Amino acid sequence: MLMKNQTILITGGAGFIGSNLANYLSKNNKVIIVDDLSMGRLSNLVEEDNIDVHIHSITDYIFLDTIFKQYKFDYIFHMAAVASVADSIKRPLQTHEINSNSVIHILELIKKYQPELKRIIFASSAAVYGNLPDLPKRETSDILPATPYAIDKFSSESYLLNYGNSCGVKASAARFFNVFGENQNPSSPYSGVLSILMDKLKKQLSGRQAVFTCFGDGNQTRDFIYIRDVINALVLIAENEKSIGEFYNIGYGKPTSLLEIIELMEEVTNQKIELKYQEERMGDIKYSYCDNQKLKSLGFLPMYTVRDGLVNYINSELGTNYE
Ligand code: UD2
Repeated sequence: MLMKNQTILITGGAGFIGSNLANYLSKNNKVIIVDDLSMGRLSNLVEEDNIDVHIHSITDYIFLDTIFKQYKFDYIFHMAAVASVADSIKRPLQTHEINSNSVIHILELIKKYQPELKRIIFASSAAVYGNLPDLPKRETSDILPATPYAIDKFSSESYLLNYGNSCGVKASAARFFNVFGENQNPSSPYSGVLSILMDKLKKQLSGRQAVFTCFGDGNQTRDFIYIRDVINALVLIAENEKSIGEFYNIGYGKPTSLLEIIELMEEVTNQKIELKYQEERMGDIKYSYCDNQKLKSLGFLPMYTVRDGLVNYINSELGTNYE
């Protein structure tokens, strides 16, 4: 990785993807974080002189104005969002402010104060494709954003690209599939399924009762991708001139079923995970995976498989040495 001696703003930098990015980039760069700690945690961050954390909401526009005036950013990773689809259905106006309006505010601030910004990278989602049946999802596939969350992600991508055309802001978007790994917060029933499974495993290993609720028959598939490969993909996109004005699927391009994941966890840890089955969740997508050729055309080469990533995740969470 080449990124060195840069000043980098990471919104949502104490959250799952943001904190992994901050911990990685702060080794060779100055990292400024804005996070309101609604989902993120300061304990996700390594203690580094190179990280400045500002505990503010991304909708605190007066505060944003101050830091955009104060620093000259080379890169911005806009990762702050309400990541829960369910929450966006319950509180569409509030989540719209955070997931969409904040993006326009940031773009305006870039226009005003940051003419030399090398790139803004936006955290978008596979949710923009909706529940259309064609697979794998390509960047050229039809989209059907079907929840306030997905609509906001798609509209924000469109704003970003539009600003690129009309004002020269250099922007790219990453459409995340199912990212898993260290620092993913398992606290909500809508948290990433792997963080929930990990939580159950930890409870079980400490002698407490833990039952995993499987919604549906467990044969639903997702394109699970390990966080460290996601960080590499994000840096690759940020540094490549070809990716200006483009969006990329971020996944391994491989479907894995929920039952396969559970079997892998059981095989690695030699534990039996207790399951109970419940009705499929409303609006749940049955099968999902992406075509990641566009990302590969930038030179992306995954360093992990789903199994390798899972082993790393388990070992770092449990302090074990499973192979
Ligand atoms: C992901 C995103 C979501 C949205 C969506 C768009 C995450 C956490 N969620 O939802 O924000 O972008 O993609 O497609 O990235 N499950 C269980 N038991 C549990 C929890 C989950 O069986 O305790 C099932 C769930 O019903 C689903 C699968 O596991 O079939 C994956 O769930 P998820 O919430 O991790 O991810 P997904 O793709 O549904």
